[in-house]
Amino acid sequence: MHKRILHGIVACAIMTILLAACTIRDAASIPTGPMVKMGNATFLQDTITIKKGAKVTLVDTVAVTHIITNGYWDGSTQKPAKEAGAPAVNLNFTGNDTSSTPPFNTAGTFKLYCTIHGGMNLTVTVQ
Ligand SMILES: [Cu+2]
Repeated sequence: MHKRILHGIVACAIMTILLAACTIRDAASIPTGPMVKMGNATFLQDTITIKKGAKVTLVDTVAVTHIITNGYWDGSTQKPAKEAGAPAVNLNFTGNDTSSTPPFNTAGTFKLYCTIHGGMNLTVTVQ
């Protein structure tokens, strides 16, 4: 009789551990680092400050394509340019998706832009 109760307790404990393990894995799949959301033709914030070694996760919140790379819009002119120390960024978004830059391993100010949407600039400051 006691043995049966003990088995029940052990089974419950195992189930709890398995559930906890699943919960932890789900939480780990959600990016927790620096994040910038994108709308129809803009970054929803145009600057972000991160720590050296961090990646920037870009979240496309709408069903719109964005192509993000190194450089900036100067008025209506694209100025592709990769600063010294900048990671090479080349991210294609097809809508409602998420992707991260490589890590920014050098302190400084780095510019990213969307080649599709004029004026869609993001400045990344790395400390
Ligand atoms: Cu865009």
